Amino acid sequence: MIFRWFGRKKPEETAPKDEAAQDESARLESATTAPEPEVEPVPEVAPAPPRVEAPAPISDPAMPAAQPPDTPAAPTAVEPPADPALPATPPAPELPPAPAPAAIQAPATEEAPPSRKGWFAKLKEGLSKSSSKLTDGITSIFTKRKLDDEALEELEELLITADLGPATAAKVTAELARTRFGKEVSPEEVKSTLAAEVARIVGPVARPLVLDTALKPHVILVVGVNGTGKTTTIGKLARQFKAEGKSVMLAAGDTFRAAAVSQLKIWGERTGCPVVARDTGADAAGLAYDALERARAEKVDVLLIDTAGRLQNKTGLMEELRKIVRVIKKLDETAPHTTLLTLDATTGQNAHSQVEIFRDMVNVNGLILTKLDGSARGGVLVSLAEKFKIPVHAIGVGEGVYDLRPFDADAFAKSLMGLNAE
Ligand SMILES: Nc1nc2c(ncn2[C@@H]2O[C@H](COP(=O)(O)OP(=O)(O)OP(=O)(O)O)[C@@H](O)[C@H]2O)c(=O)[nH]1
Ligand SMILES: [Mg+2]
Repeated sequence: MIFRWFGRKKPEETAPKDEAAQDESARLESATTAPEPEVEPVPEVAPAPPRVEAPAPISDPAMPAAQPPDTPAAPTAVEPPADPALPATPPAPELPPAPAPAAIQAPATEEAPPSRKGWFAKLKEGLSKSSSKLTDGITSIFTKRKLDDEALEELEELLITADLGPATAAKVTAELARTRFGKEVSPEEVKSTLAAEVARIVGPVARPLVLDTALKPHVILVVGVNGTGKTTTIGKLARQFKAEGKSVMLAAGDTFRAAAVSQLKIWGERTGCPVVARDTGADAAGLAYDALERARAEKVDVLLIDTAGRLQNKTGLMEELRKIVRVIKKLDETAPHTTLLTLDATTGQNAHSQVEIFRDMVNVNGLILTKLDGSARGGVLVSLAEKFKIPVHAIGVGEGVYDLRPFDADAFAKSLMGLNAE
C-alpha cells in the first residue's frame, strides 16, 4: 500500500561505548538472544507535547563543540547556517559541515492539518527566498531583451548560484535556447519554461514512500548528519503512518546523546507510538536488534529507527551505522527496507557530499529534504535529483507535525520559480 498524503550507565558520562556494550556487540554479532528493552507505555491519545528541560550538554573533548548540542533552536529561523567553525586541533572529522546540532525540544504546537491550497501556499512561501533570488535575476536579465548567448550565459550563472548545479544549469539553459533562441522572451516565459524543465528533471525522483504491508515490520532506518532533521522527520512520519491506521514503533538508536532519546520519547508520546530506548552510551546496534525483535513479536507495521548524526568521527559513525544494518539483517536479511537520508536544504551543495558518504556507507534508497521553508538554497533539490536519481520521498517545510509532505515535482518546480502551483 502506498503512503500518500494527502539504559545502565550515567548519561552524563560521555563514553558512548562501555564494556558492557562491547560485550553485547559481540553477542549480537553472533546473533543470540537479546535482553528485554525498555519500552515506553503508549498513551491512548497523544497528549499536548510536554516541555522538556534540556539536560546538560554532553561534553566531549574529541568533538568539535561549535555549539552546545542542546541549545534550544529558534523555532522558525532557518537561515543558512554558517559552517560551524571547527577547532584548529584536534583535526576536524571528515564529515561535511553540518548545521547547528539538534535542540531537545517540545515539538511545535499542534496545529490543524493544512488544506491542499494551504499546502501550496506554504510551499511557495517557504521557497520564497530561493525563488526571489531566481525571479529577480530572471527579470533583470530578460526585461525587453532577446535570448542571445550573453543572456543565456547570465541565466546559467544565476541558476548555478541558486544551487541548481553546473550540469543542471547547462541543461536547463540549453533547453530554453533550443526553443527560444533569438526571440524576445519575457521573464514570465523564462520562468514557466524553467519550471517545466525543473519539473521534468525532478519528476522521476518524486516517489512516495511505499510501505510493504506484508512486512511486519517494514523497517525504516533514518540516517543523516547531525541537525538535518532525522528525529523530527521520524515524528512526522510516525504521525502519518498512524493516521493511515498503521501500528508504528520507534527505536531510539541515537544512544550518543541523552537529549536524543528524550526528544524521540516526546515524539513517541505525541504520536502514540511505543519507543524502544536504552540509556546513553548503550550499543546502538543492540538497541536496534531488540527493537526489531520486539516489533516482529508484536507484528508492528512500521519500525522507524533513529540514529546518531555524529560520533567521535566519521569512521565511528560509519562503523556504527554499518553495524546496525549488519545486526538487524540477522533477524531479517531484507531489512532495512528503506534507508532514508535526511538532508538540510539550507546547506546547499554540501548535501551532495552527504549523499555520497551515506550512500556508500549504508545504501541509502530514499531522501528527505528538510527545512525547505526559509531556505534560499532550495534549488539544490534539482541538482540532487539529476545527479543521484535517488527517490525524494518527502520534503520538510517546518517544525510542526504536519510539516512533512510528499514531494510533488510540479508544485515544487512552480514554487521555485515563484509561480502559483495551483
Ligand atoms: N524549519 C524547519 N525546521 C526543521 C525541519 N525539520 C527539522 N527541523 C528542526 O531542525 C532541528 C534539528 O532537527 P532534529 O530532528 O533534532 O535533527 P537530527 O538530525 O535528529 O539531529 P541529531 O539528533 O543532532 O543528529 C530541530 O530544531 C527541528 O525542529 C523543517 O523541515 N523545517
Ligand atoms: Mg536526532
